[in-house]
Amino acid sequence: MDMQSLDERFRVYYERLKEKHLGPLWNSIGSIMTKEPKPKSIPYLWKWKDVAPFVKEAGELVTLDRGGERRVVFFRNPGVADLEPWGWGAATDTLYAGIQLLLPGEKAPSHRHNQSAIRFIIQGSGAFTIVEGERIAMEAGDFLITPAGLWHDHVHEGDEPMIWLDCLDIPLLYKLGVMFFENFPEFNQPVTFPDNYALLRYSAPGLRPIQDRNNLVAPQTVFKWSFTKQALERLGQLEPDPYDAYAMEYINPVTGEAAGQTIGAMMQMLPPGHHTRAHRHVHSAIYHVFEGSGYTVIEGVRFAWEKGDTFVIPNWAWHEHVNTGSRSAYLFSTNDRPVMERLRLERWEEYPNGHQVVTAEFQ
Ligand code: GTQ
Repeated sequence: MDMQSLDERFRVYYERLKEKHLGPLWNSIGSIMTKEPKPKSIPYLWKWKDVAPFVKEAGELVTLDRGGERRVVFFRNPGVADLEPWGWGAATDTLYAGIQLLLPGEKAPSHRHNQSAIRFIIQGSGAFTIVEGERIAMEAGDFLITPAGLWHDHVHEGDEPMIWLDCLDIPLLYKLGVMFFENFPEFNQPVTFPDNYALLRYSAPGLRPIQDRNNLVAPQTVFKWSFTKQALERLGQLEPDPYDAYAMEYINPVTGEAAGQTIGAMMQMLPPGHHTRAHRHVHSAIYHVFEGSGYTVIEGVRFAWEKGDTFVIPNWAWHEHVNTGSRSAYLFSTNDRPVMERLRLERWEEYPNGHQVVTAEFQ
């Protein structure tokens, strides 16, 4: 057979194959099985000064009846945002994140779903989240969990707007095709435990009430900022981790696993002038700047940040952090490491010479 007729035969073969919804691996293997992770999400940063006005305006536009459900402006990673016609709510390939606003006197209705959620409180006080009968006060710097499958709603009894960061594993469950969601039969669920039940049981490190030995899902529902900050200040007297300086993970005190089930989270402190060594890992991360200013170099691009900014480190992207301020910087971050670890996909690498060459500035 000459080359021309062979080409022609291939062309017709591919057409017939496609018609029958079949595909040729020999042509596709390079794009299906890449040499290294090629996430769809890209390194990106949202300035608080750009996000905050939209959150505020949503406060004027959106009410929280069953139609509103939750008032959240979510982050749409430009690499992922247009892959689905309705607009992906994906910050990284697996994680959704958004800024939620609850105004004084408001209530958000009770529902449950098989997505896991974590919350990091940005500003305000006087609001509570109710998780499976436990009413939990929320204050700036606190970390809270809403484990998959538990009823949850929010109520605000204070007098200033309450703003927090939500992170859920929505894109992951969407891709797995396993989403469940259900409304509670009434607007709010009944409160069945004393307020801040978790804090009455978990007020000292390393101590667990004996009744919680088999309480695997949500023994500790809130991690107060005052405890986290003190723990980091003490850790700060020791040698820093080369890649993350001083960082504390929020864990389930019964199992030692990530408090947020499929979602990992940590609070990280960078002393003034501190510059971490660069590394990369399979898991992706979403960072939120709680205090301080500095920059993070991601894949050679410099992302300058200050309080309130949110940025994304996609899977397998080189990154290093620098605090350029005169005080400690506190970076909250959330990640899909628990998923990667449970699937035995996690691995990491150190950048050969410690620091990347900065080739561009993120605009
Ligand atoms: O507060 O329950 O950002 O169900 C997305 C889905 C928050 C919540 C989100 C939710 C919630």
